[in-house]
This record gives sequence, C-alpha cells and structure tokens, in this order.
Amino acid sequence: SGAQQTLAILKPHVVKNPFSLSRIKNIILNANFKIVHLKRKTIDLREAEAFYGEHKGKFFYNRLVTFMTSGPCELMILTKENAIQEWRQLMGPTKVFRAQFEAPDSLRGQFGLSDTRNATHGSDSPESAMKEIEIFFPEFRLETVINF
Ligand code: YYY
Ligand code: MG
Repeated sequence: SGAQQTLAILKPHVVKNPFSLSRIKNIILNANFKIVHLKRKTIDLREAEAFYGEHKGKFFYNRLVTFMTSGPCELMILTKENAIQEWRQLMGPTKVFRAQFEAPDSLRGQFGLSDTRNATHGSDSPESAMKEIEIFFPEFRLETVINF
C-alpha cells in the first residue's frame, strides 16, 4: 500500500571501514527497511554536481563534492512504509554537533565525523527521491515511475 522508496548513500569514510559498514547495514535491516537495490560506486564529478546542484555556490559545496567523489560510496534504494521520513529520522541531523548532542543514537550521531563526512545521505521528498534514483539507478527508471 504505502510503501515508499528513498535513495540512501553510505558515504566514503563509512564504506572504507568494514566495521562501520556492517553495523550500519544491520541497523538498516533491523529498522525494517528493505534494500531493494545496492551498488558500490565511486561517484564521478558529473554525478556529484547533478546530485548536489541545489547546493552549488554554498561555502561547503567544493569540499562536499571533493569528499563524495573521493572513494566508493554504497548507493541504495530503500523501501518501507514512509521510507523517506523514516530514513531521515534514522540518519539524524545534518550537522555532526547537533547529531551527537541531540540524537546520539542516530546514524550521523554514531558515525558522523564532520558536517561533510556525516556518514549518510537520504532523499528529503518524493520528488528528490525520484530525481536522485534517476541519477544513480537510471536502469530502474520505469520501475520507480510505476511505484510513485
Ligand atoms: O539533506 P542533508 O544531507 O541532511 O543536508 P543538506 O543541507 O541537504 O546538505 C547536503 C550535504 O552537504 C550534507 O549532508 C553534508 C554537506 N554539508 C556540509 O558539508 N557542511 C554544511 N555546513 C552543511 C552541509
Ligand atoms: Mg539534503
């Protein structure tokens, strides 16, 4: 019925650390998300710029794009009832200071290293989810259109 899809990214410092990576995957599955598609990939500049276009010109944009293209990410399509909001909730606040003090059990609270290396990404709306899934999983476009 209300199953929704979201685009989740485990960022490069997480993928580099096998212990963090397996802990986060266990947390995802224990929270009843289904990982319906998964790929490990080093994002290229063109993809990073398309993905983070809304942040172009902000003070953190260059360091964000540099970090996100610095090594392999794990890109996932997650499904669950209310997946978009539930995944944002599980991730916690964007900024590492807020995450560690206000949501220490969140993924960013536990695995975030800085405002940029904040462990995970999650789509912020159904429109963003569609756009982001299209960037990284163009082969599943038809399926995502049907599901929305
Ligand atoms: O959606 P979310 O990832 O929680 O935050 P956004 O405000 O969309 O920022 C996207 C991305 O940019 C964030 O996950 C890390 C990076 N960033 C940063 O490096 N420094 C900041 N002060 C704010 C955001
Ligand atoms: Mg965002």
